[in-house]
Amino acid sequence: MGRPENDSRESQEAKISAAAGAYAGALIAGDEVAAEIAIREAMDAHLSSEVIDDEIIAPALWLVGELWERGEITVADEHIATEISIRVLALQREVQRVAQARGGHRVMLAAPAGELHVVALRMVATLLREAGYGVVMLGADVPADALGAAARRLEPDVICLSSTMPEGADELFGAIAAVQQKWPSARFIVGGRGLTPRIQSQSILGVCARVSEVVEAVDAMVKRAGLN
Ligand code: B12
Repeated sequence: MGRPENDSRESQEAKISAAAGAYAGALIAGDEVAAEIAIREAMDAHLSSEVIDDEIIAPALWLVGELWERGEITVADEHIATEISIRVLALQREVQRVAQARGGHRVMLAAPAGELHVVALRMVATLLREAGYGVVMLGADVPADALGAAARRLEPDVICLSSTMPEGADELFGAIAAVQQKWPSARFIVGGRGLTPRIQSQSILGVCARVSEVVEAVDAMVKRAGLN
């Protein structure tokens, strides 16, 4: 069995090598879409800009230069590869800009009174943090008045609530009402198996079936509120 740090170094190297191969292949094929996908996947795999620049984009361009010197591709192919790489650099900058813009917004997470199931909420916290949002996790079983007071003090842009128990609908509505009273500009995203059709039909709520939907849902709410 390998040591954990060796395993993680190996997995990092495997990610770099896969992305480098995909990116070089895309440049040689003049395939802008495939090149962008390779870099997006590298960013999603949390490879840093330094690694992407030094170990993926630069080596691919060096390879293109060698192929040109050997007469295996034309100067036009070399220009296409360069243009694609310049566009990919702009994509990297845009992703950083979005993450920085998210950093100016705060999302508060809680399970309403009586609700102890918080694993999904923990996943939501990780996803939002990774996307760049400021996250405040209040955890399980948060009484409505405490949630309202925390919202007034911390002024979150969005509040994510999770409700698993079917009898939790009243507590969920109570939590929302308490926040609306204390911090009316907050928007709400709710998830969980306990959501009743009545909750799901509330137009003021964003409803997520899966945690993987949350970043997009928060982005949409923050944009709609004209906050960025
Ligand atoms: C772990 C667990 C517990 C733990 C919770 C610990 C903790 N810190 O979270 C403990 C032991 C405390 C517990 C207690 C109880 N539990 Co329990 N528990 C579970 C179990 C096994 C897993 C729940 C879980 O973490 N799932 C994984 C998460 C990721 O999935 P999820 O919650 O379904 O969320 C998905 C979506 O709903 C959505 N989502 C959910 N919330 C949110 C929020 C946002 C913002 C977003 C974007 C998305 C989102 O995203 C996820 C998918 O991507 C489930 C089994 C099951 N089938 O789920 C039972 C289960 C939920 N529990 C159940 C019961 C009955 C209880 C108890 C009454 C048992 C008891 N007699 O003690 C108590 C009640 C506690 C309470 N008042 O809340 C029942 C509920 C049945 C029902 N609907 O009526 C279940 C289904 C088990 C069963 N088959 O009977 N439980």
